[in-house]
Amino acid sequence: MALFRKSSGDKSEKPGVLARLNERLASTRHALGQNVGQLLGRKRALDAVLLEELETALITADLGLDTASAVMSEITRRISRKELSDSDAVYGALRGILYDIVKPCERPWPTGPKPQVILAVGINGAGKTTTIGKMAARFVTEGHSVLLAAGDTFRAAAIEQLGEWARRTGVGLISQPRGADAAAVAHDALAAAKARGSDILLIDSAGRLHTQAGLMDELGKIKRVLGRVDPTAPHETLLVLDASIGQNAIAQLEHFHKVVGITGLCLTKLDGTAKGGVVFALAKRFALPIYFVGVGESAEDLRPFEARGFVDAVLPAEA
Ligand SMILES: Nc1nc2c(ncn2[C@@H]2O[C@H](COP(=O)(O)OP(=O)(O)OP(=O)(O)O)[C@@H](O)[C@H]2O)c(=O)[nH]1
Ligand SMILES: [Mg+2]
Repeated sequence: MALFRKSSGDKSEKPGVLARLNERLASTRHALGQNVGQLLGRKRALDAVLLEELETALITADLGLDTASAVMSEITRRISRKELSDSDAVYGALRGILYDIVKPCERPWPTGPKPQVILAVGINGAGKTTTIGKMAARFVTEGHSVLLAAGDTFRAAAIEQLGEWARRTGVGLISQPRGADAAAVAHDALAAAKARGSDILLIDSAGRLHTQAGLMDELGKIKRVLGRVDPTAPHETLLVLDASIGQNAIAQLEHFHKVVGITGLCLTKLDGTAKGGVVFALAKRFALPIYFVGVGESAEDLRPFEARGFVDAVLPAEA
């Protein structure tokens, strides 16, 4: 019985790109695929000890308690129905179950009205500014006209950092001096995007923690001010999450969602972490679109999230 869709070589991405993704996700593959593969790859009997070890391996790989136990319930159910007879079959089933969890998060970037207004939010250092820069590069390559807004008015360096991406990608930047009202920058930027006929406006914001009530309120203000210029804006409010924080990502998403209503995720730093299993935890809990993943610091290191490619990279078909 085919318990999972077999990994295929017919994906839209070129083999070189997939090989690079595999290489970048090596740490998570080590934490998840290698450990699970070692457990299941030896034709072991399907007893309680093995299942307990498997659950522990999933939790250790940052899937989180809830997701790991949901996955194990499904495996146990299939074993009791005699659908899985050996540990190899469990490995295959696991790949299928994990694919089913992340598949709903694979969504094409939505085409929005013009200008499509995108606000990026998240905690300090999550990768907001870099992700905006990479997205700008991507959208420009696709032929869109892009405008950037330096909504992080907290640090002078943040405005310069975004300015550097604007220069590199050849797009316009709307900014005000450090200390200006971030909502005013967003307002001016949207007015400019409309006047210039830009396709896409990407708005950066200062990093903040959910405990910083004033800064969290500021995000609400940015949204309200944008809404005054265009009642449908912002069209996307993206939470940029550093995957290396593991399970903390769940709480961060909950906090930000409560204040600004998150419409999609960008997961960064998947290259430098063994905690990529958190992608499954986020998918299971929220099933929000994961529009992009970051696997490095340069412009080409931003990829649309692709469920099959991700599962193949962290839990290879061959155990
Ligand atoms: N390895 C790796 N580094 C990344 C990735 N995305 C961002 N970074 C790095 O993470 C650091 C922080 O990125 P920023 O884009 O400045 O993060 P930020 O959320 O804008 O930070 P604040 O503005 O301080 O809140 C930088 O050194 C980036 O180059 C990624 O996908 N992989
Ligand atoms: Mg920043």
